[in-house]
Amino acid sequence: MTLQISPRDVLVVVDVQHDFLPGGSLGVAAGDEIVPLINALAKKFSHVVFTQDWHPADHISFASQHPGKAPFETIALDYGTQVLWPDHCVWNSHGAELAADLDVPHAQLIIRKGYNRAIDSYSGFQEADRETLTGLAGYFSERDVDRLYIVGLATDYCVGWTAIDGAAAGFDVTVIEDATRAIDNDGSLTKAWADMAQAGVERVMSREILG
Ligand code: VGL
Ligand code: ZN
Repeated sequence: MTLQISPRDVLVVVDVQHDFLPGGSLGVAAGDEIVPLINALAKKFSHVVFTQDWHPADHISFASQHPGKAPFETIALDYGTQVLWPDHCVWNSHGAELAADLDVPHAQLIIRKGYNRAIDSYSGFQEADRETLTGLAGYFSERDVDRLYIVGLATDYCVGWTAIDGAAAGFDVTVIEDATRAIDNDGSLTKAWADMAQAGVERVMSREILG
């Protein structure tokens, strides 16, 4: 049975940017494989939005800002444990651009996140301090959105956090599993699926939408 997509459903394409594709500074394995699938899925939706990870060059999540620390190590910050990353998605860099092979001309919004130097933001809704909002929930409310279908990179970070915060904001949320790829460090993927299930996030495969 094919899922019917309505005008009150939105496709949220998370962080499909060059730095997260193979060869990028924080390349996700096989991340490029989801781009054609996203292009096909997007044709089923009248409403598509993108998120874009968008950091200043001295962002606190970069290992390069913490002498003696290496990427994928963690540090304690005011708002909790922060994974340190290779420099990625720096304002105006090629790596920060949306993937060139995305073909979604009808996308209606690109929401940037992670632009505050001292706070990371995996979620499209709120920053890692769990306080600072991006405005995305308000946008979806004004646009009469009921359900979010989420795809993109990476399953265990920005996709997962966006899904959980979307559910917390009162939307129905479904992740299209095969249109995501994961970083999967230190058990992060297993944990992310468990946290999403706990939050009531549903999980489908793209064929259930594409038919
Ligand atoms: C992401 C790590 C750091 C993501 C963004 O898009 O999943 N992961 N910044
Ligand atoms: Zn980032």
